Amino acid sequence: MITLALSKGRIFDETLPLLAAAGIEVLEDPETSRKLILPTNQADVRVVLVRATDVPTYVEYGGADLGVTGFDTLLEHGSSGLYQPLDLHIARCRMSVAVRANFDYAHAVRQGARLKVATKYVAIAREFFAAKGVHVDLIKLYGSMELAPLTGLADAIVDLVSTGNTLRANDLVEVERIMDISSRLVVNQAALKLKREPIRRIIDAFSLASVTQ
Ligand code: PRT
Ligand code: MG
Repeated sequence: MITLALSKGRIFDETLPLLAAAGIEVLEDPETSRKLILPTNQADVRVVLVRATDVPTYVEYGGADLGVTGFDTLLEHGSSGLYQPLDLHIARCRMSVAVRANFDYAHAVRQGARLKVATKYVAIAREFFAAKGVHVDLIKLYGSMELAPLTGLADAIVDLVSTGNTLRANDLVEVERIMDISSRLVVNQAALKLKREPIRRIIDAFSLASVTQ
């Protein structure tokens, strides 16, 4: 049995065409089914649905053989125990710093001010600001980062941006682009040895299909 960990939403949706290229069709729709283990048209392949942030954990400890996870999630989790054969070029976005439109970020940085930064991505933010030599107090949040500068909780946020609509709707502006983000295929290292052939077939099919994304 090959077990693939996916999260509901954009990662599931954007992985479907890659699965199709590997001849794998998921037999239930996660938006309507309450099942957490979804069968596929291949008796020896199944999909498990987990929270996006749990995908690296499932794969690292063998709860799944492979998974698809955002590079943001992978960086925060730490990726040393995982084999990462492919950038799938799906669920693309960027990691950015944003502030209230009336906050002079450049000035604050020039002054050497200590910035309060709210984010779900504490490790990425810490490294980014340390490399710039900017002093920050990091505030860990689990969601709705955009609210933090509007309520005075923080001066800035580090968050993912794709269309920019969420920032615009909340009068925030992007002031730094930290990195481009896409989703990666991650593979359990023991599974890669023990189930080499079927896993290799999936990697090869994903590889061919993802270059055209
Ligand atoms: O949402 P939930 O709390 O259940 O989990 P999650 O946010 O971890 O999962 P999900 O499915 O929302 O995101 C999974 C992965 O998709 C992330 O790890 C990213 O790699 C990738 N991705 C791509 C995004 C976005 N684009 C994105 N736009 N993840 C989140 N967003 C959010 C962003 O945080 C912000 O709130 O969308 C908002 C901004 O979008 P725009 O279009 O308004 O700019
Ligand atoms: Mg989300």
